[in-house]
Amino acid sequence: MPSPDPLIIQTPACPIRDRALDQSGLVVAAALDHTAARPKVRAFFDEATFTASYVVQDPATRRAAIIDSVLDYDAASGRTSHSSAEAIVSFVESERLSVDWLLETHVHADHLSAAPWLQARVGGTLAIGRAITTVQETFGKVFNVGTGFKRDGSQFDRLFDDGDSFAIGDLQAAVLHVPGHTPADLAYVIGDAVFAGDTLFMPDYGTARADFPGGDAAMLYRSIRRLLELPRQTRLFLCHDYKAPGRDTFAWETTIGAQRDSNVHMHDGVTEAEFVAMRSARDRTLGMPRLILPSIQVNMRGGHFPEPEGNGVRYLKIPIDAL
Ligand SMILES: N[C@@H](CCC(=O)N[C@@H](CS)C(=O)NCC(=O)O)C(=O)O
Ligand SMILES: [Fe+2]
Repeated sequence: MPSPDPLIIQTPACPIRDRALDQSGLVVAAALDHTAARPKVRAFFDEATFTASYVVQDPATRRAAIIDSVLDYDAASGRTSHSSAEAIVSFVESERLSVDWLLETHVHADHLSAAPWLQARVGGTLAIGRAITTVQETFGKVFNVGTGFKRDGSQFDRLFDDGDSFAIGDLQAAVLHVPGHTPADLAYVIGDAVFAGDTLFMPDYGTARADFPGGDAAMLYRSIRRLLELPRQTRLFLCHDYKAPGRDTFAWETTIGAQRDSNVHMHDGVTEAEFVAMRSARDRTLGMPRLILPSIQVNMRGGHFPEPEGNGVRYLKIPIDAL
């Protein structure tokens, strides 16, 4: 007789257990078990890049994960600073947290990651999606970085696949591969919360763009549909907010139910063809993010700058007419 699936046994009351999600849905169901611990979430919003970073903690064990941190970068001078990351360290210290994970939802194109700097200060395993290797291939060519740059994701400590699971103290976490904005986007399901990276934005703003190299609007639609299969009450934490027209405060938390009811791009009933037509038309109107060139060169290296040249200075490249 086949042995029963341990994930199902662990989640007898899970609201999505019987839904036809797919294999990774079982792992997600385990993470979403509403009888389990509920993570405490603290957001840090960087108005310079419109990015929300998060510290997610298990209140019982004080183990924590830091998601999508920001390294402050002044493009005019090429100077870096750490006030955004310092705020996270202060919080971690004041809450007496042990950081187990530094999670990236994707290779960000609009801000530099502070993960290595944070790792040196508070520790943690640096993780991203396995498809980082695709992003490294693509941008390794764009930036003509040569063979010294490894395209195997080895700059990170852990490469996640769809359906992987991990723990933050007593919290169960599951990984969903949600490509479309970029090939390597992940969403992290942690307790009753999902950190959706660049997929959905606030219901009144819509969704992420899909026009970067390797982006695909149809793929983004399918990834978002998967997220929308999560229970309606699931807390949804977003990676960015740009304030929708008519709203004058930033917002980064909503629910799956609110998205299904009213997301301007992806409410229930929007077809893939309608979404792709809308997304493609909108993407044609968008300029490149202000920090795309420095961000990708640093983030594809796990948050590290290129090696210093003979004079001890690190340099970034600007490819002309290549992007
Ligand atoms: N103005 C921002 C735009 C950044 C941007 O393009 N953000 C991406 C996520 S990395 C996006 O999906 N934007 C959707 C939109 O602007 O509609 C900047 O320059 O940084
Ligand atoms: Fe992004």
